[in-house]
This record gives sequence, structure tokens and C-alpha cells, in this order.
Amino acid sequence: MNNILQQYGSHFQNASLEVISGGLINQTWKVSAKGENFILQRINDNVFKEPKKIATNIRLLADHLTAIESDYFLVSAIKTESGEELAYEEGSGYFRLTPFVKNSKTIQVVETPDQAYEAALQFGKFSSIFSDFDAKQLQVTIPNFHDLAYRYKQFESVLLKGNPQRVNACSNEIAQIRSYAKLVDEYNRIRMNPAFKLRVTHHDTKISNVLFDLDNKGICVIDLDTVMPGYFFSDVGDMMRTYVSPTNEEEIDLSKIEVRPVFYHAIVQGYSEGMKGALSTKEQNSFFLAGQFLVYMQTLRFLTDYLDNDVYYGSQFEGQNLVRSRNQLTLFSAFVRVRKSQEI
Ligand code: GN1
Ligand code: MG
Repeated sequence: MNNILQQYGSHFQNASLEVISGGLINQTWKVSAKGENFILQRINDNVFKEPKKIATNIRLLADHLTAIESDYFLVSAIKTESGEELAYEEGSGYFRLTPFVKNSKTIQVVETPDQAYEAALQFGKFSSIFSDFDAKQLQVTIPNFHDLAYRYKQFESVLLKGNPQRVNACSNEIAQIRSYAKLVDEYNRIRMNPAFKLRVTHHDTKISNVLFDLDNKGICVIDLDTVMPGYFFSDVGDMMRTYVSPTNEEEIDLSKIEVRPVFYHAIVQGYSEGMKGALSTKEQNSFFLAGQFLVYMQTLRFLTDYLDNDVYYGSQFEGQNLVRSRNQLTLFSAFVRVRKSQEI
């Protein structure tokens, strides 16, 4: 790592690093150098095949904020001494350094409806601040990332080409997933419907991607790698997926998974306020569908990866991605149940 930090100049000569865990894709460190803190991330270039596209997007967004004289806080990369937004080293890959925002903190688990509200407000604000920016200008950093129809096709194809033992052993999960396939048709209809607008979309709205101040108010969103043109259901749906249950996708005891209506409503309220009236009526009526889409998509993605020998997410124990997929299937059923009881 020292070779990488050297590219940022002598300030980092005696820097110390501390691993920050959490994400499944990129590696992250907190760097301390001469009393100042920074965040260093190694971009996984198996997933982000063209890391420079990320840097281009952040630059486009920053330029737009300058043009509209906005004081929105966008965490941009610190440049290397040779003026690059990414540091590269043969064999180690691409790295990005950003400042550690003073008096800020991240949280790992949503504990109160207020936190869900604050985060949703921030993700809504993030999209709405770029409402005059043509989202199509952004580079697509991961093609088909939140395309449910594409994810379903990947799933069907792994059933034929994946690990045959695992495919055989998962007939139950596969049948359940297939029984909900009507959602894919619904997704295709929505995508064609102009009432669902293409906007600057974050695509990874987990709670640890929001910076909070010390009074627990949201400051801004971080981790801009998957900012791409997208639809409201991506950001809303992934908040639903990750905030409404007291447990996360790693929970093995499925009886702990539940949908807490107050957290759901906090997301709807925060996001709607952040979007400042920009949501169409159709979008306003599709919050539940957004949750269903994203939970279903993550169920598909985890099971697809399990059947494909964990090539994407990796695994720390045999069957981890199967556990994650079962977890998401349980969350999906809980969503449907609570919807039927009209609490959400
Ligand atoms: C990945 O690594 P992380 O936690 O930021 C994934 C998300 C998934 C999430 C599931 C680029 O995000 O789409 O929802 O895992 N990001 C990518 O935990 O695939
Ligand atoms: Mg991410």
C-alpha cells in the first residue's frame, strides 16, 4: 500500500492504515497521516471493468455542482501528484483516496426510524440536486447492474451452466424464485413507462453509504462508484431491502427477519421530501414495488452466484451465498405478508 500512497506525495510517508470492513466488493482503509485522516479504497476491477469511468462520473457531477453554484457536499477524489484521480500500480490495481470528513460518522445498522428517514432524505436530495443534469451523460460503470430482466436471465442460464450438484440441491429455492417471475414482466412494463424517469441514481443505498454528523443528521452520500443513470426503484428499493429488517442479509436465523412498518414509512417520507416533489404519481404509488424488485433481485443475485461457485461475491464458508439468498427470500415473503395486512 505504501507504493500507492507515495503517489500522493510526502505527506503520506509515515501513514498508518486501518482496515474498514463491510463492503463485499471494494477494499477500504482509513489512512492517518500527520494528524489527518483519509479513506483509501481499492476498486475491484473484476466488477468495475473500467475504473476510470467512475472518476469521469464524479468529475461530471462535481462540474455540474460548480455550474449551478450548489454547496452540496460531494466527496471527490484527492489527485495523485501527477494529477490522476486514481492511483494505479501493476499487480495491485486501482486505488482512490478521499478526505475523511471531519465530525462525521457512518453507521452500520439502522436502529431507529429517524436514521432511515435521514438516509432516505439524503438519497432523495442526491438525485434531486442533479435534476437539471442529463443523467444519460453519465458513464455506465457496471452494465445492466439493476436490470431485473437481465438478472433473471443470468439466473436461468446458471441453472444450465452452473455447478450441477448445487443446482440439484437448490430445487426448492429455484422453484420459489420462479414462482415470483411475474415481477420481471412488471419491471419490463415499468421500464418502458415514461412516468418512471431516468435520473442520477446512486444504486447502493445501504446505511453505511451515508455520512451523519455528530447530531445524527445526514450530511451527504458516499461511495459513488455505482452512480449511473437509473430509476427511483433502485435507490428506494435497496433502502427498503437493507433498512426495514432488524437483521441484515448475513443473518442465518431466518426467524429474526421482519418488516418493520415504521421504518418503511420513514423511507417513503424521507425520500419524498428529499426529491422535493419531483416524483411522478406513478412513482409515488410504487414504493412497495421498489422494495419487492430489489429484494427479489438480490435473492436472484446471491443464488446465481452460489450456483456459479461464488465467483462474484466470494464466500467465507461453504454455502454463504445460499444462506444470503434464503435470507432475502424470507424478507421477500415478509414484505408481501405485511403488505397484505395493509401496514405498508
Ligand atoms: C455489493 O460491496 P457492497 O456492499 O457495496 C453489491 C450491491 C449488493 C451488495 C449486497 C457493485 O455492494 O449491489 O446489493 O453487495 N455491489 C456491487 O450486499 O455488486
Ligand atoms: Mg458499494
